[in-house]
Amino acid sequence: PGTVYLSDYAPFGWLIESVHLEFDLDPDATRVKSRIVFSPNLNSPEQEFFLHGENLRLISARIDGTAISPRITREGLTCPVPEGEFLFEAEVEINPGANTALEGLYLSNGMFCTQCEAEGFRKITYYPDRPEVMAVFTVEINGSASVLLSNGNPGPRGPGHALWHDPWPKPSYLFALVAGDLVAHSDRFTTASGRRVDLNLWVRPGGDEDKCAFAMEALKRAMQWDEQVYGREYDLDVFNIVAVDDFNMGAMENKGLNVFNSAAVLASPETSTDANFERIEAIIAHEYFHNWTGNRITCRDWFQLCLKEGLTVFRDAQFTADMRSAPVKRIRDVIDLRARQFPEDNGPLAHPVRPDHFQEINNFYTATVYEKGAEVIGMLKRLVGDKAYAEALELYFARFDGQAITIEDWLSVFEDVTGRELCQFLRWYTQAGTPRVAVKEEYDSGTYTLTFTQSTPPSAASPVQRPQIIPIAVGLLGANGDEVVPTQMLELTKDSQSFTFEGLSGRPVPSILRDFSAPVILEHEISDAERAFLLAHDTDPFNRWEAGQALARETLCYMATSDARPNPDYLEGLRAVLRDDSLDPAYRALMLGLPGESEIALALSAHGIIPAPEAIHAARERLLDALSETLADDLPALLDANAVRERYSPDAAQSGRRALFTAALALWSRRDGGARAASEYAAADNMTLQLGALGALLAIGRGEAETAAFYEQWRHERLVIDKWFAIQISHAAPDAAVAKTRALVQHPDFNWKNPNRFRAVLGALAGNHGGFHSRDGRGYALFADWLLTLDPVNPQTAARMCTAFQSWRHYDGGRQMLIGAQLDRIATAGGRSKDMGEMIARIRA
Ligand code: B3K
Ligand code: ZN
Repeated sequence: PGTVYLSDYAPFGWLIESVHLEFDLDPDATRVKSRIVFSPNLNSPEQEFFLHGENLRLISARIDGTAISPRITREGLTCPVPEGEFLFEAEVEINPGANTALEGLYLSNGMFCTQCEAEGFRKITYYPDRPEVMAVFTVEINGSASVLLSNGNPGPRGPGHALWHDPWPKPSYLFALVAGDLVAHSDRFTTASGRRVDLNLWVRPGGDEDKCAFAMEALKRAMQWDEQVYGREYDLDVFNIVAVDDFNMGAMENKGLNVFNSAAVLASPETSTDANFERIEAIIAHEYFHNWTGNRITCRDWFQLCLKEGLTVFRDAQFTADMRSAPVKRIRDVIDLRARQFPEDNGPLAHPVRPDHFQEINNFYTATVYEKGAEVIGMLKRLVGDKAYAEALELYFARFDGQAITIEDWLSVFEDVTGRELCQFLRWYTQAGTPRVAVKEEYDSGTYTLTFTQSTPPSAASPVQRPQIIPIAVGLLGANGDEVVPTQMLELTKDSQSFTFEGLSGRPVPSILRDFSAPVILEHEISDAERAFLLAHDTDPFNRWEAGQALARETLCYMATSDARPNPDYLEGLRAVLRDDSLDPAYRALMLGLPGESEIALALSAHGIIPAPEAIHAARERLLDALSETLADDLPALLDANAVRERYSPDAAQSGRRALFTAALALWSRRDGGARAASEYAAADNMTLQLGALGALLAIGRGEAETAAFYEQWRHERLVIDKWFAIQISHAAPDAAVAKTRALVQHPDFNWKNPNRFRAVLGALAGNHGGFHSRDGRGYALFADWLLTLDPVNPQTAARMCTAFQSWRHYDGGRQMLIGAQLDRIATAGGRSKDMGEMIARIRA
């Protein structure tokens, strides 16, 4: 029911010459007057036209000045229209105060704001709310707030009134309006060609003003980087950013008026962690980069979402790699891909990077579209080379500026620049599932052969899987760790293929899939000794880290299914890495990170073993204990060497040291019972250390007093209180996590209608693998209760959180029954949203 198919795409019959909107703002009765000039787009458009519109009260409508009585349904308005150009006018009334879904025009702390992507504009007025209909907007705002903002450049403004004109044609999903009593943190940027741009970050007064400086600096860095690396300049006189507390995601790239979740923009050393700073820098850059990849060049239809998201994620990752450390960024991205995208791609929610059908597009803002979408661009760049990539992007901007296009258009610039056919490459966009690449090695008197075999498990989304083109970066190491063959890019295009290296003086150790050159699962059975060798010697930082991860993953799998002891090769190899002071502390901190419990569960399941969550948790605890024992002599020195005594800065070098410091502190707490962590907590003058120390205490079952003190210290800082909620649940022991969650949802500060707060609590429960999967099913039931509570209020956030259940088929029959019962309960509950209905149906399928 209500499924939309890519294959049904048909263009809209009209073009829009101009749009004029006038808003009379009122919390529960806002009036929106529109004047839209349409002209025929096709030779013979139908004589009836349809405009989207939802939850609108139509006051009046006219065509060329004559009142009309259009047919109104829940989806929109239909009416006959004249041939040729005509003026459509309408006045509607909407109720922002009643809009809890946070889509369309809504109120947050008394401030008016909008979220239109993907299909929220239709909740503001009647309009062809589809991305390929691009138009020049003029917006008048009447309202009592001191600040009235919309897209584009500001026009004349007086008390209670403002006019905005956006000269760049744009789709309705990029429309934005903000009205509130806000204050600005302002700055200025001069573009390469000399345009002076006013930059403003708007926040509510009363504390947030002091948390703007970092985001503003990040914005200027991003503007400069996009000029230098992609030759892209900003194209308006002002760039406004607004911080909003109630927001369904991180941020939104509305033209000239980005709206941000406060958590994704406000930062101070006292209230934000290093990870928060890095994320803010990345999101600021991401939304800014959308100005070209998304706004100037946009999507023809929502199936092409990865056109703008995959490319923009790829660009923001390049930016972070340039600003900070490229290997660290790469490793973090792969950790994230494996934690979020791999489970999606290997479960019932699997879909291609370019999906071909959906019921609710908001359900497709996924790790696959975003993160795998970015990986696909990384592969394209590897296959064509950096120079051709740069040329293709130049051509892309030149050819498609001002247009709404498809993935085929995107690939066409690469084909034109390289002369290379990319129809096989297109499969990365059209086939779901993570390819497995199995490796076989052969060595015979100086000749070494690698044979790769690829296969992707079929799924409902992709019943027939054809071979992908997979770039596999390979280097060969000699017995003493020297690199005997430097990195080569092998192209696997067939089901199975061999590559030969001649003239070697001995059997090499291969380093395969360097820098994670393709988003695949590598199946390479090698000995622990060989992995330990790579952990000690690989010259590729990603693969060196990967060798340690593989050892950790394998030892955890053994430990979870037997009473095996941790692998000594791993423990000793890790100790050697940690002692190597020539290695970046951030990198060493990543080395200390163990695979998460859900990753172990999926790894076991891939080996045909049914995961037991309590055993996985216990195994991971035992491994952490063993690590702290092995490293007992090293940890105090590591703590001393990495204690930061300089003034706090969130830069890569300092955050790397803090990351290693807090990782060492957590291990050391297992030796000293938390004494050091308690004193570090007491002395902490920044949130990274404070939270790191608190986490170390909670992880060993201590920290009660600190938790109480933390709340008292920060009760007036909502973003810190989100952390307070989350850490208590995420660090709770499996048998305590559900009870902890039950207690915290009773807390007076648990304002579940705020998405950040809801995610802090319920997201932390879903992330506590042992607790969520507690054998009695109480975790599932509590989680489902809250999905059902949130759904009628905010379907988008509720539906997104259903992903907690996506891997349910991997678990034992008892747990599947318990989860299945909750899924049934949600599926049959009355009044479910379309968003949630689609998610639950897909997960159950
Ligand atoms: N484009 C927005 C996401 C919109 C989500 C709509 N459900 C943020 C981003 O990707 O930059
Ligand atoms: Zn984006």
